[in-house]
Amino acid sequence: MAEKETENKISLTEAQIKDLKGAFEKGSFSDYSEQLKGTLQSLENICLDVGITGEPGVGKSTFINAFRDLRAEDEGAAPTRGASANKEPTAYPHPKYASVILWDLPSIGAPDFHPREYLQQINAPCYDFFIILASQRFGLIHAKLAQYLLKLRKDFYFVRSKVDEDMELGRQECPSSFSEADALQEIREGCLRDLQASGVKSPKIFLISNLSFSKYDFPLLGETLWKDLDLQKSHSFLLATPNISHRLLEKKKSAIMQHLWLVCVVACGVHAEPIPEISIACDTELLVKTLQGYCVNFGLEESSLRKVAEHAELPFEQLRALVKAPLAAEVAPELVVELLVEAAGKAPKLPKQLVPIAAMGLSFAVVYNMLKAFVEEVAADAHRILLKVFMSHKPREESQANIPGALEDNGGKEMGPP
Ligand SMILES: Nc1nc2c(ncn2[C@@H]2O[C@H](COP(=O)(O)OP(=O)(O)OP(=O)(O)O)[C@@H](O)[C@H]2O)c(=O)[nH]1
Ligand SMILES: [Mg+2]
Repeated sequence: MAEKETENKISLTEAQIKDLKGAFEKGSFSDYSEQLKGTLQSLENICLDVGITGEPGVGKSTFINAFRDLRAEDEGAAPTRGASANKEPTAYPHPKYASVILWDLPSIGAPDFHPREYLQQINAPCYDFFIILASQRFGLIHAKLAQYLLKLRKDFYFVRSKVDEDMELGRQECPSSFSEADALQEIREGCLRDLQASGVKSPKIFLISNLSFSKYDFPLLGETLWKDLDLQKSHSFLLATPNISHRLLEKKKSAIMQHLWLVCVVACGVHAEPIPEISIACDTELLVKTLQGYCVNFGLEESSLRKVAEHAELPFEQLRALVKAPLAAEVAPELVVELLVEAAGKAPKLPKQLVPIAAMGLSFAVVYNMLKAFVEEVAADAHRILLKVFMSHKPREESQANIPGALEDNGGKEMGPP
């Protein structure tokens, strides 16, 4: 019973309630809605420029591809293995979120390399933050680059790539006593020692494999960046982050939930049209686009799902069967009306301050609950797919031993395919 009540509750901040109430009472809801339409649009177009740097061959281009869920052979992928030595920064926009751009920067470390000139050449102030990659040891060259970035007040993160190779080597050398956790700890301490010895006080270090993004520290890197970026940039970043961990999926979901009220105000505002079945009015076209956007955010489009199936070597139909929500292309105005009717039947609860203005408030509440239920459904689908992919890669006993940890507390570490 208690659960049912919170299910339909609309969570708005005091400030949002005050603004909404004021706009309803003054009869200026249309103006307010128009104004927030601009906010909503700008939120969808926040630019984020990420500079990826490091010595030749450390995996800069592979990182850029993996982040965008592409393989080297895919269209739009950055050429790898020195196929094109970058003399200039090369932009790789995210295929789904074009305003999120990963920049493949020229390599560092040539004998005539000078960090200050390098940062001038790439126009460092234009980037939001930098990823400094190394595939073996960090040293003076990385530390110097970091010092100049500090002067420019730019954030940077040290990423140690190719950790999978270290693990493989460790296993081969000591098959009976090898411990992955110990080996990772050793690499982490080594990176820290090297960077501190070169003068970087508290480096943020992440160990990753570009070939297995969901393992090791990539999910943690994602969460750290999300926390460090300002509110709007972190929203863009989070949406563009690949769906490789349950914790990141949950963060994506809550970031989207925070903006539901904004969508509702716009959808119930200027272009609202009556839905006679349930006596509310809203902009169905906007809601179609919004729901399609949520599907894309959680990888529920046919092309994304096919790619996941291919990478995990699973039949597409098997993954499709796990998805209860419609895929992006299946969202149509008729479906939106159907979902609104369903949401209206669940007696949405308005915050008590908004009850007196229930006529407009009802549309708002129904739309809000419809969107909320949809986001919950697509997020649950994405969790199911992630779990399926993980299970498909693990030996049977190991996966069974790991299942509870996958969705609950696993010490900040996500499980993922080996
Ligand atoms: N095992 C493993 N191989 C990796 C990883 N990252 C990159 N590679 C491989 O390392 C090689 C070089 O990767 P690139 O992405 O081309 O490196 P880069 O830094 O862009 O190289 P340049 O552009 O030539 O400076 C490729 O064969 C990649 O497949 C990783 O995390 N693990
Ligand atoms: Mg490259």
